[in-house]
Amino acid sequence: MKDEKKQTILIVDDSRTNIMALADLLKDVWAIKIATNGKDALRIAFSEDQPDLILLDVMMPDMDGYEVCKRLKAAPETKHIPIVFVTAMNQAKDEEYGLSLGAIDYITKPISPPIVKARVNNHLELKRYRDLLKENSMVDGLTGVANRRRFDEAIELEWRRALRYEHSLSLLMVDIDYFKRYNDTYGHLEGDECLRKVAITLKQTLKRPLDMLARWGGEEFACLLPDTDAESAFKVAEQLRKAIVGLQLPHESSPISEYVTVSIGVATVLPNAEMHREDLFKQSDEALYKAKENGRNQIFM
Ligand code: GH3
Ligand code: MG
Ligand code: MG
Ligand code: MG
Repeated sequence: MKDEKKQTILIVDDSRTNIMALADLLKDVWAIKIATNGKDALRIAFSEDQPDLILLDVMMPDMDGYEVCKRLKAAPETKHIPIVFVTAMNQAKDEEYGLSLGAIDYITKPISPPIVKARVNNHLELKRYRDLLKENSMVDGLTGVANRRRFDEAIELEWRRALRYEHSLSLLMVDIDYFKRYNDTYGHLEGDECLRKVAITLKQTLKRPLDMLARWGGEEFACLLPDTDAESAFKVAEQLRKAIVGLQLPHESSPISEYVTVSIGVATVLPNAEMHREDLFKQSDEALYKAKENGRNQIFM
């Protein structure tokens, strides 16, 4: 399998003894995180480094396990994390309630170690497949960069962030020049190869981890630059344009260069409540059109 990174289990229990028993049982195979109360459990679940499975005690002071589960299932960031209750509440109605909150499993104490381990293993295997499916559904098959679906998710998130923190947000639309002629000259397979090289080079040229490149469709790529003003966006666009020229991919039927080139439309907005994401796309599209009109292999903003 592609992603063989060790999966992480978050064990939540107010009893250290219970935590140690579970941790001892599972730590050889999986990475373990622990929380001794609901508040810490939520903090860990909402962090960047999310657990793959949560083993959740029910009876805890302050916030009980049911409440923790409700909050995790209510939030889009955490609702996909599988939760297994591990609890002394062994009445059928307790189990029914726990499962009704969205927990994937319900295990009663005292636990049988091999059964817990087997169930945990099953849940984590399903989780791994689900992650892989999600990952694959977000990647463009030809170039390996993000696809439009992932881009849509990213822009939704970054738009909200930009609104909240009053940051500017920039979008670059990158389009290969005279690509139809390229296909006509070298054939469709060579065209695919060219798309791959252009995509990889664009991606490698973006330096900040939050910058996102996606294949927008055909021979067009979109590049989202969070917290980036117009001047910086223009600089990035110029780096991208130069990187593609620098690849020196022969394009003998291009009327403007002996190599493959791109035109880039740049748009920058400071989002406010009246604005819509579509405005950013419209602006970058119009800029791209101008860059083409002005002779291609250039930036317009
Ligand atoms: P311009 O400089 O105005 O952008 O001209 P262009 O020829 O690049 O633009 P046009 O939109 O006329 O043609 C885009 C071409 O991109 C046509 C299409 O066959 C090609 N194309 C789109 N997707 C793929 C693909 O996945 N593989 C290959 N090989 N070609 C593709
Ligand atoms: Mg307890
Ligand atoms: Mg083109
Ligand atoms: Mg195009």
